Amino acid sequence: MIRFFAQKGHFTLLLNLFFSLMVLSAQPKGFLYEESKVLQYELPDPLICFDGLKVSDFKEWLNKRRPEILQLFEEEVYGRSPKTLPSMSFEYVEETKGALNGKAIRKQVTIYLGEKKTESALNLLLYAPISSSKPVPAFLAMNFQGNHTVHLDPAIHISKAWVRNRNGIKNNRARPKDRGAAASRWAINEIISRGYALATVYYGDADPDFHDGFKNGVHSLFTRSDSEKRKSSDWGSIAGWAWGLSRCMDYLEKDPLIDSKRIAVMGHSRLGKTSLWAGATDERFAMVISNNSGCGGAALSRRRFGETVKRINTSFPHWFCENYKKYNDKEENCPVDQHMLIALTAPRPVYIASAEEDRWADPKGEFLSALHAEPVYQLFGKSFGAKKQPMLNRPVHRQIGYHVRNGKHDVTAYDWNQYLDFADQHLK
Ligand code: GTR
Repeated sequence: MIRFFAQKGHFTLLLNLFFSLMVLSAQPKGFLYEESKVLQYELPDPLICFDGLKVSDFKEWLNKRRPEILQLFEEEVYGRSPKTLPSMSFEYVEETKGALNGKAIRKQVTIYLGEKKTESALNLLLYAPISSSKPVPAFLAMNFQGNHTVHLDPAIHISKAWVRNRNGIKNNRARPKDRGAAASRWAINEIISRGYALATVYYGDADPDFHDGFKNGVHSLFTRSDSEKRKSSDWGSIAGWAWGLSRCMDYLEKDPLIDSKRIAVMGHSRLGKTSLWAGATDERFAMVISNNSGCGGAALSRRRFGETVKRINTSFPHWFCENYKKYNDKEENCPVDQHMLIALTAPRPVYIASAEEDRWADPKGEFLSALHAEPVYQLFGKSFGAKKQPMLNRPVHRQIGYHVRNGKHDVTAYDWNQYLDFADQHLK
């Protein structure tokens, strides 16, 4: 036995087996992780309208079919966000020229939502390259633990909002000692040196990520009287976060440093689901990036690979609208699947990124969603450029971008390099 594995090639086999076991043991048990066990499924056709007719050109897509699909996602998946805006005001809290060792302008801006300043506020942190004489393209992305965690910069204000008790936090309050804790996920120096701005906001500013019956966060700005029941198609937290990103866009449209026609909305994991929904609901975003967004994001639900609709609705009952629970163990009854969400970005560039070990998020299902969104892009003469899932670390960058990199569920320098190359191609 030992001699068998000691032979050339067999050792690599053993090593691969060992790593596969490690990866499998890191995923929740009792879920599907074997491609051969995925049952046959049929995807709804994004190009067949409610009346049974097939979309024949991009005008029909934009005027007829796109609104139908958007409505289905609003009613059945994420929930409908309010169509009216609360009163809003912007306050410049701080602005410094020469941040990041002289390379950037840093701004911290509070976006107040509602009549009173105490109601709801989004605290936006912005870095823009100091060297640019004209407005620059930007990435807008929410962060998980507070703005102060994206960089060690001591001038970043510490969030006062509710944060999850993790990594030693006990009272749901952000701590100065966590400055830069998530810095590896934010290629800020690279972003700035390549001529882009980065705007980020803590997602809990828009809606704290726990189920409180939609009483706090941006939902509270629109709460009806207690006697009026919430509708099963009312917005959940993902829609709340996406709505928050649109309010950040409202601000960025007014910031002279930023070219608001060239903003990419980016997000990781639950915030990748959020960036896809933000891009679908707000066409001002010129590019959409989903990093390891998985179930309820880029991955096809009908594959039931890794995380399922039932599991996500059970672990996170507040993320989607109530109607989405109808599809627990009944994915095939849902009138949409996630390739149609990606199609809602068309013809704007969209990037879907997977990680090999992130089987919970179903990398293959994320790729297939992009592939099945392609017919909609083709109406605009745009393409994907991949027919089967590309090899590891071999990105495809056309109007739809895709890569699967080695490694786990995370945002890495490699991911950012792809987004920057993709942005150079489409936003410059
Ligand atoms: C997981 C969840 C995923 C993903 C992830 C995250 O627990 O099952 O859908 O959203 O959280 O956002 O970190």
